[in-house]
Amino acid sequence: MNTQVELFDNKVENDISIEPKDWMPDAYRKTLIRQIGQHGHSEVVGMLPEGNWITRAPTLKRKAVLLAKVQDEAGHGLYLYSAAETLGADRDDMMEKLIAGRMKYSSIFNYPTLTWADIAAIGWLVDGAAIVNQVALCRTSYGPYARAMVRICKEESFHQRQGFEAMMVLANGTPEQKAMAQDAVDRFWWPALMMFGPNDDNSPNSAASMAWKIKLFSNDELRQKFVNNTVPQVLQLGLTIPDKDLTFNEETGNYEFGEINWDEFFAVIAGKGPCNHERIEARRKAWEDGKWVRDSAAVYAQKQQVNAQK
Ligand code: FAQ
Repeated sequence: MNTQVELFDNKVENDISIEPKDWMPDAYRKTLIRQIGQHGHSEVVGMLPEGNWITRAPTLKRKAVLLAKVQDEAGHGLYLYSAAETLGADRDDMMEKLIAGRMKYSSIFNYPTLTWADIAAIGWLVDGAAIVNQVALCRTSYGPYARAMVRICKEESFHQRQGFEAMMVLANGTPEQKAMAQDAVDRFWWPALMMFGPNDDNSPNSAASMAWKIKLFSNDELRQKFVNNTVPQVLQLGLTIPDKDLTFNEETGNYEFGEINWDEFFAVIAGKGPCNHERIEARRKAWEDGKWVRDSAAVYAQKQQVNAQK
């Protein structure tokens, strides 16, 4: 008879998804809760830099699109928290860990959105980077995570295109608008590359996550794919990339890029980025201010249950 471990290993090997009621190793469950929880937190914290511009969007159309995009990100957070709950994680506990600095969220959301062009850059570059990572996750080994990703990717593709379109308008606009577009690319390019995590030889979670097929591609592979996708787009916009070492390698077909500032990356994920404090304070306030809503919803649900049993 097969042991639970053999059954699990067989499923992973044959690309049969692992479902909530299946047996799974504790470490697999733990790493998924860590990654899905952080991913959910990223979506929710990611609403803050964009939310900063909802009242200042340049036209009604841009405002309506931005509002819809920010709402989409909230929805993504909710799918992801639900996926983490199927593993036994508790949503309140994840939220409290985020606020206490014991759970991470994506480094990219610790940078400020100083101009309207930053909103275009987030849609185009940040959603663009998120998609490269998330398309791969549509085939991740844990079923609820993979299924959440399918829908999220569809929405992120729209986000990416609207960001590119907003950037195209600026890049083809007045000299001031073009300069604003370039400034946003200059500030967001490197942080977007950092979204893929540390280099493969410095990524402690990768070996296990790849063996379990939680991750199907390494951090460096996905980062390269993003660079290859995006450099031609930057050039098409008539903008430049803030990397003097960027070259195209004819043999490999890859754009080779310069060294990422890893000191900056590790400082940001350790809580020392430009907006870490502000982001966590915003989440703390929302969590505390929303307590009465959560309490009321819980009492209402209890009453409904009692009524249903009458
Ligand atoms: N930021 O060993 P690895 C979005 C941490 S969604 C912060 O390589 P792993 C949508 C990592 O957690 C963006 N921390 O880790 C949107 C680990 O720390 P730990 C979010 C990072 O997990 C758009 C340590 O470093 N997407 O943008 C980062 O195997 C616009 C060592 O790293 C996801 O979360 C980072 N960039 O690989 C919303 C995708 N990188 O936990 C609004 C799912 C690494 O041991 C507006 N996640 N760390 O203390 C993943 O694919 C993986 O978790 C990686 C990291 C690739 C991010």
